[in-house]
Amino acid sequence: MEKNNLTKLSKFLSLVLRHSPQTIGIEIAYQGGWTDTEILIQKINQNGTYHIDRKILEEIVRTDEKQRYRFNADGTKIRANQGHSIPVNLELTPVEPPEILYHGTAERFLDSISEKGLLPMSRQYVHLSGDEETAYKVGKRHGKPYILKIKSGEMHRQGYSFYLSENHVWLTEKVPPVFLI
Ligand code: HQG
Repeated sequence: MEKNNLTKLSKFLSLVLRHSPQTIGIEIAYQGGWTDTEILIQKINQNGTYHIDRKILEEIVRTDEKQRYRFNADGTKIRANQGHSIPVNLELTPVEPPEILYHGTAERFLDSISEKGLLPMSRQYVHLSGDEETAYKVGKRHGKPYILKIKSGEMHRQGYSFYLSENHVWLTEKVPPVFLI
């Protein structure tokens, strides 16, 4: 399938698997965030905006630039690896983060961030990255990018939990201003 169309379909998958399953009438299980693969395909086709089949879905999961989705072991279920605004328990194990992590944001958010810290806003977690380049790309989506450094090692020593999603995005519940550089 042409890359452009795959990207559009991938964005639609993000919408239904992370934010708005009701758009096509599917259910996302709280535990694990999984949905039934065959029902997903059927409901996307019924919705009518996009046409999809098993082969196309597998191509998206395999080629998505951020590896946003994964199938379970036998392929009967699918989920988004991170980024949810709907409540799901991804069953991630807390892991020790590197000493410093990065968060890309837009300059216009800095006043509020320095006052309140980093908050998950509409998502379940604050998203952090291990490298500045990724953070820059994330920040650019919102305006003039600004890269914050997070004292993640210090946070961890003080009892804050960090998780690493299957597609290597660092997640934490909040970052108080004192841990921002
Ligand atoms: C900002 C993409 C004001 C925060 C990316 C961000 C990522 C505050 C925005 C993933 C704030 C939320 C997530 C505060 C945080 N006051 N603004 N106190 N605390 N913010 O999109 O991190 O392509 O929900 O800095 O690659 O930009 O979707 O989060 O600018 O991994 O797979 O509020 O989304 O991945 O924006 O991006 P978002 P994000 P996908």
